[in-house]
Amino acid sequence: MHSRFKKTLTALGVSVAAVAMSAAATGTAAASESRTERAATGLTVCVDAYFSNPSWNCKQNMTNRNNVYDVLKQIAPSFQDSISSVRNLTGRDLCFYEHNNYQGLSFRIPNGQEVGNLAGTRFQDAISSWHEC
Ligand SMILES: [Ca+2]
Repeated sequence: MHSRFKKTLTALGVSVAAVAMSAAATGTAAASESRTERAATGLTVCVDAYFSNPSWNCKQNMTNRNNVYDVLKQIAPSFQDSISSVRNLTGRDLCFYEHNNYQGLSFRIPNGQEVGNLAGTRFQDAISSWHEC
């Protein structure tokens, strides 16, 4: 991770975790299953932390939503100012903004990483747009 970016994330209180671990670092059956599950590409956003209750709480593995200028119009009204967890498996780094049309403060989630819980950061229940960055 770029050092300047890491400093920015720390200042904003956002903790970004790697989604997948290398085969050399894991090796158990459980880890293999988890790695397989997370191999799906796309962006997942959820209105609760830690991707809980995905069937009604999340928009999962979206492959055509890398650039969203208005969450209310392009995802769903209930996701506007409500997102609490984000997983980026799009193949691109994504930058998330507090306002529509890529305005206000932002933070980056590199491809292959996630934020399980935005609580305690200023982006909790605040994200309104994002794009490739
Ligand atoms: Ca907002």
